[in-house]
Parts: sequence; structure tokens; C-alpha cells
Amino acid sequence: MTDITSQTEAALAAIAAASDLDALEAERLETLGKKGWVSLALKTLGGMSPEERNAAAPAIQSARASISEALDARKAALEAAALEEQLARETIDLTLPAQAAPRGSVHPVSQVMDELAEIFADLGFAVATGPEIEDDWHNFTALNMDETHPARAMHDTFYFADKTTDGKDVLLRTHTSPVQIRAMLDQGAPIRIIAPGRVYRSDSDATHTPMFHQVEGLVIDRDIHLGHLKWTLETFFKAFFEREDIVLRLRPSYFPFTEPSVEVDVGYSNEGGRRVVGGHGDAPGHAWMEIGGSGMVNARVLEFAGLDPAAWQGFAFGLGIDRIAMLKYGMNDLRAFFDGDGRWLAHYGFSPFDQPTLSAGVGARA
Ligand code: FA5
Repeated sequence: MTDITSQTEAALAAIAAASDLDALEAERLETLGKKGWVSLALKTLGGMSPEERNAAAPAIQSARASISEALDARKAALEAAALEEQLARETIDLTLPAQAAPRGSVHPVSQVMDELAEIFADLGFAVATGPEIEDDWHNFTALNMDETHPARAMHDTFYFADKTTDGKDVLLRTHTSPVQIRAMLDQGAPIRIIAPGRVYRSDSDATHTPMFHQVEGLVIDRDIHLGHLKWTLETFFKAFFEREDIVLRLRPSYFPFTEPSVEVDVGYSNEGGRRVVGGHGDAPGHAWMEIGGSGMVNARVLEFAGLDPAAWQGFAFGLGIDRIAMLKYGMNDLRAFFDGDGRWLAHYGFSPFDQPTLSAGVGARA
């Protein structure tokens, strides 16, 4: 009896002193485990007479109950302490400043594409896309450049060795104009889209790269005329450059897919070696810079795209995105855009948090 009492007291003290879950498990095995002394004592009850059992059982059972309870309580306490310790160790204080400078920035071309989409969305334009690997029907033929058309040669095209299953040449699109054809065939008229994206030409110097970016614009509706085109481009450039003194010059030109065709120039001045848009290109200290081509969609193109030229007219334009990015953000060598130089990106790139919005200003830098 006294034996059990003192053994129980010793066990309870050991349980209370167990400093971790392993020590506690060792104590459980020693008491309530299969070969633990409490279990063995319980087994002896079977061999006793009823009187002996009545006398011995309560002490053993109460020892088992109190030890089991103490084991559970100590286990819960040790687990809670372990959790506390882990939580304290793994704490992240979100109010602390970042340890390292954030890396990565948005390329000016991507930023300008977001700005374009934002401004044109406000004018009711949707964004359309087309494949960069095109066939010559969409890139040339449907744009009124048949196989012998000299304008095909002007585009310095990268061709693939293989043809499509129906015998068309496959190429890297030389402009975004094939998206006009795809949009008209897909959607019919009326239509109001822009199509920004990559284009490819075998061309390279400070203002030409083999891959560059254009944004195509296409509006097809009834009674559309060149005045709508001029207003749209002027409104766009004023919002894009965030200045009212933008002057555009539409110069007669030739594109097989527009008639009439006009080249779009913007007036700029040189300030400290940097081109700054604004002002009339013929004013003192100013000049004109070509930024794109445009015109009224040629009736032949409407026919290729399944639209009736007697019912529908429209205008289209194609602007060099890299050129307008250079003008807006002051870079002077187009080739640096695609060198992947981290220092250039750190200087000219944008914070991912700098989302262009019309309300906050499309050119805001964070
Ligand atoms: C075209 O590509 C026509 N598709 C534009 C068009 C669309 C006209 C719709 C009419 C209607 P062009 O080859 O001129 O036109 O190119 C348009 C603009 O892309 C140029 O003004 C220039 O800003 C830019 N660009 C042309 N070649 C390069 C190049 N190699 N590198 C960078 N930008 C270029």
C-alpha cells in the first residue's frame, strides 16, 4: 500500500519534471506501459481472492487514474510550449522594411502597352491579338499585296522553310496589320480595336531592330472619314504625352492596304540632347519625327475580309511602340531596349505598382 503511494508520488514528480515529450513518454512506459509497474500491479489483481482484491484494487486504480491524468496534463503543457516557441521563432513582422532592395521592374515597352490600352479603352477600343507566326495571306495578300507586289520586298521578311498544309508561306509577321484581317473576319463590322504586339523585320541600326513593337488601330463603321482618324490620333497622343501642345502632321504616303494613306509625324524639339515632343515641327528649334503610318482602309482589303465596301468604311493606323516609348521616356538607342541589361532596366524600368490609369495619369512614376 505504502509502496504504491510512494511509487505514485515519485512517478507524479517525474512527470512534472519531464522537460520534453521524449522524457514524458519514457515515464509513461515505466508506469502505464505494458511492462510498467502500474500495469503489472493491475495484473496481480486477477490472482487474488475477492477480499484481497477489494482491498488492493482501489489504491492501484487510483494510482493509474492520477498518473494517467498527470501524463495528459504534462503532455498538453509541453505541446503548448513547443507551439509557442515555434510561433515565436517563425514570426514575420510585416511592418519591418524589406531587407533587400526589391528586384525586377516593368520594361518601358510593357508599360507603354498598358498605357495605350488604358487610353484607347477610354475611347471605346477593345484589345485584339493575332499570331506572331503568320501566313503570307494574312500578312500580305489580304492586305492587297499580292505575290509580285513590290511592297513585300520593303518588309525584309523572315520566312520559315516549311509552308502551311494548304501551301501558304509561313513567316514572322512584319507588322500588326494582319490582325486587321483576323479581326474583320472574326467579328464583322462595326469594329473598334487596337492590336499591340511584336513584329519582325531583318533590319538593324540605332532606330531599327529585327524585333520591335507596333500597335495597330482599326475602326470600321458607317460614314468614317480621315477627320475621325486625325482626331483619334491627336486625342491619343495628348493623353499619352500628357500635354496639350501636341501637333501632328499627316503627310501623304503610300500603303497598299490604305487609300488614301498618310504618314503620321509628331513635332518635337531638342532640349539638352533629348527629344521632347510638343510644338509645331516647322517652328524654330523644332522638327518632325515619323511615328507611324495610317489611312482609310482600302476597299480591296474590306472585300478580302468579307465586308461590303459600299456599306462600311474605316481607318487604320500602325504606330511604332518602341519609338513612342523612346520619345516619352527619353532613351536614344533602340537596341538597348532588347539587351537585357539590368542597369538599363533599373534606370528606365517601372515599378510593378505603377499601374497607368487615366485618373492618376498614364505616365505617373511610383
Ligand atoms: C507599317 O508597318 C504599316 N503596317 C503601318 C500601317 C498600319 C499603315 C495601318 C496604314 C494602316 P511601317 O513599315 O512604316 O508601316 O512601320 C510603322 C512604324 O513602325 C514606323 O513608323 C516606325 O515607327 C516603326 N518601325 C518600322 N520599322 C521599325 C524597326 N525596324 N524598328 C523599330 N520600329 C520600326
